[in-house]
Amino acid sequence: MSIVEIKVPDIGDFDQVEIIEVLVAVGDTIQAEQSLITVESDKASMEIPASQGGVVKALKVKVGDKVAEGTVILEVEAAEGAAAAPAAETPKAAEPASVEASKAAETPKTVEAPAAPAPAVAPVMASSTPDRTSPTAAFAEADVPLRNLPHASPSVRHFARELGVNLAQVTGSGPKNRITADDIRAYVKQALSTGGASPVGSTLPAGEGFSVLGWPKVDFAKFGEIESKPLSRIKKISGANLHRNWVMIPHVTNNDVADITDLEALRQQLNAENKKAGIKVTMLAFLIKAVVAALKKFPEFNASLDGDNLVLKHYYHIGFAADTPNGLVVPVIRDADKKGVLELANETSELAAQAREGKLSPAQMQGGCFSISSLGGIGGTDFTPIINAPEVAILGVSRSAMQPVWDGTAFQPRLMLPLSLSYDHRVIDGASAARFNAYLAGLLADFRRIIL
Ligand code: CAO
Repeated sequence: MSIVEIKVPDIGDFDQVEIIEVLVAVGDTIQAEQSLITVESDKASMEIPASQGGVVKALKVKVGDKVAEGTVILEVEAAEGAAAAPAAETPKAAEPASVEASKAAETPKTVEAPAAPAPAVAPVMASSTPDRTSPTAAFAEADVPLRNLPHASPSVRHFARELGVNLAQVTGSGPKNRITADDIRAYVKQALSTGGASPVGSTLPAGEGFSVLGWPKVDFAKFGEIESKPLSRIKKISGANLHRNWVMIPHVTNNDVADITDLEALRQQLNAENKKAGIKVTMLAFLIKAVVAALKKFPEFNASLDGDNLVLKHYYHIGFAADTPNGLVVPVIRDADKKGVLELANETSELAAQAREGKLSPAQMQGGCFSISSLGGIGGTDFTPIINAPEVAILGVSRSAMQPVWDGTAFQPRLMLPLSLSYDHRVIDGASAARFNAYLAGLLADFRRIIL
């Protein structure tokens, strides 16, 4: 019997990658090539396998640790003469889908084990785009559009495949919305408890999926000069979320218009008064304040679906969509009900600046109850905002414009703000949505009503 250290092998240019899963425990008997840990870089996750089998005597790493080539993962007690893993074939990356996949394909695979220098076993790579040599092959074969590939480690993908779970239908609860093994278990439990019917959130009848044509494959270069650019990381993640939300939530949008002539006068007055203090109030701060009042009056809008239950929230965290050079993000203002308009204006402008600089932490984008997407600074007359699941409604705001409004005797020039309220029709009826939007428009038309 000899104690052998198993170390992280050469994993290409990855340096100091984070461990997101430890797949074995002290006392386990492991086989050569069995996966030991999963590590994750910005764009890919990878399982590190054992160079040889034996009984795990000591674990030297834990979830959250950063590792690089040579880091000791664990010690195994190997039986005398135990065979190390056979040399792994270099993955045949016929078409590496990402920089990481290409690097993995080029990397010689060696796992260091001083007592018995082991031949290589190959780390298993799962990039956030399909890796055609890895366990994500099923997804590649399934022709899942790249931007919609769910974020999950190889072992979780493997687990999902074993259970026949389509990862695209599972909501990830891990960091960066990563799907965990527990999410798969919860999904399966939910499916079983509904007698095999579609899981919560799915609008599909039991046993049926969408039957749609595959994505058209076109050689664009045949028609003229082209240039191909990878989508940003934010676009890939938000794209997958938007797609799920659009497909799984029955959206309806209620359009209304608010007379903000007096509110705009107040806003300009406030800005003139606070110019020296450097505070700038935009319509967004008033909208957040008014939305909170409307959520208090219509609590089913401040809620989320959980199976057959509606979870009503007694806190008011409001998200707002921020356009950044890398794509859309939704920072969240916590406890907006406890803040005044000036404080809200300060906080939205600070969060928007952080968003544009890519400095928002995940915590600053979590816990939202309701979102506002304001395109008012840009233009447009109305649009259909996509609900930010698991929220049940979102307010889209377009550009205000002077319009002739009939007051009973004459047309008056009034500043009108378009409001587009998308709601989840499973939770909210059309009449409630119309009431919510009309109430909101009334508050914006006469902001004094907010104190009533
Ligand atoms: N009507 C007319 N003018 C408006 C307006 C409206 N509804 N809303 C804002 N404006 C004006 C502002 O008053 C400001 O004008 P001044 O500079 O002359 O005072 C100007 O437009 C720019 O405002 P802003 O956009 O910088 O500030 P904001 O607080 O209104 O919005 C933020 C902040 C972060 C929401 C915004 O910058 C943004 O990113 N919007 C895009 C959101 C988005 O992408 N939504 C789509 C999601 S779905 O793909």
